[in-house]
Amino acid sequence: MHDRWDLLIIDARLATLAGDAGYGLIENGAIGSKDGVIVFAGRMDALPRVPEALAARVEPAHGALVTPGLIDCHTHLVFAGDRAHEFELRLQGASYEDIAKAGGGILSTVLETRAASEDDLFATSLPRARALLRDGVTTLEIKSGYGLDTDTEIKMLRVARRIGVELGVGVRTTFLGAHALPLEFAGRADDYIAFVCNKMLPAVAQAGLADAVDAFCEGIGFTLAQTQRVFDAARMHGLPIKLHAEQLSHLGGAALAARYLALSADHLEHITDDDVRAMAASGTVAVLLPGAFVCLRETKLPPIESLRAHGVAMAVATDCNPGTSPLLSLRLAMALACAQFRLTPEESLRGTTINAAKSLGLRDRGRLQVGQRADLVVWDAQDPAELCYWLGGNPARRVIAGGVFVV
Ligand code: DI6
Ligand code: FE
Repeated sequence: MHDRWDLLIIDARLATLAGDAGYGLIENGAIGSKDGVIVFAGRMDALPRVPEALAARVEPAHGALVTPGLIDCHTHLVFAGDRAHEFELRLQGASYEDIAKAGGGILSTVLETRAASEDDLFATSLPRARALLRDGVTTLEIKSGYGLDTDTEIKMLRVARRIGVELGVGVRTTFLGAHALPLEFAGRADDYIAFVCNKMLPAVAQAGLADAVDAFCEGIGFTLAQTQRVFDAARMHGLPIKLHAEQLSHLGGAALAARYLALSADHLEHITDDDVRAMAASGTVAVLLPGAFVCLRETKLPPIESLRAHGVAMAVATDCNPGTSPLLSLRLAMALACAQFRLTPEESLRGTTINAAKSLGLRDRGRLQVGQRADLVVWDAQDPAELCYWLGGNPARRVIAGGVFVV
């Protein structure tokens, strides 16, 4: 007896993203999965038998677009409280830096996150992940960085992992101990970095709670030399590197990240052509975060044409965080990447699938191809450009993660 597939979606328009360019469209397509893995992705007329003989469950898509599940490769969505009042202050003229220096900003979220129990933190963070999921996200990265002490950083990372289990989606965790200088280390940034490298990172690595290490290399964050110390520690623990680089100023973080063969450098509004060349050579993904750009009312655009010309893989993410990007839709980030950064809709979709996977070091997702994880979205759309065209709305008809319907 034929070993039946679990699921077969038929009569679909597949955007496979299988090649190096283009959507990889397959008209009159079908996609089958078994045990959470894609076992067929091709034209219906290439199916070996009639659908009902092939799979336990057959779902007609009625011509709808099917894409890989979206991947949000940069979020800070585990946190307590919110910073709506800072948003109002910024609208009255205060800058993000002013607010941070006055003890607001990241540090105010740190106080609330430290005070929250693990269950409360889980309960307040889960709906944010669920909102992303409803809009088509099947894998998300979640950073720590609102604890800045060992217990709270570990609490955040545990909550992040728990969100993945609860929702049945992929979660990749990133340790961002070097996010801000906690009050107890005021005036002693180098001591804090020593604590990050010698105490927190080993504890997090030992607990197996981090898939990567990140830092905030910025005037209001940490210097290039401090960032390098964090990278060296990450390397010692065999953990890959990501970096918040050149968001508000140019400190050389992107070039340093490239030197350490970082998975990604993120934000990048202030990178130079030399940085772009270094990232191209190292294969470091440029993660673009238009939500923060819009919320901070930035005007300096990341150099998209240069990134494109040098063949740097571009990803797009929400940067979901309470300060600079309270954004709960990756599709809206894709739309903003088009409207603000002039990405094409195709670049935006590659940026939340195949290139986002690359920025997380994942090779098993991001395309509709045999052997990939069965992460897919059936959209109420036919044209892939619609994913970046509609602002808002709820076009994700079905969301499937690891072969299981989660929406
Ligand atoms: N860059 C960001 O966009 C977030 N962190 C960072 O290093 C902002 C975090 C916050 O303001 O809470
Ligand atoms: Fe960020």
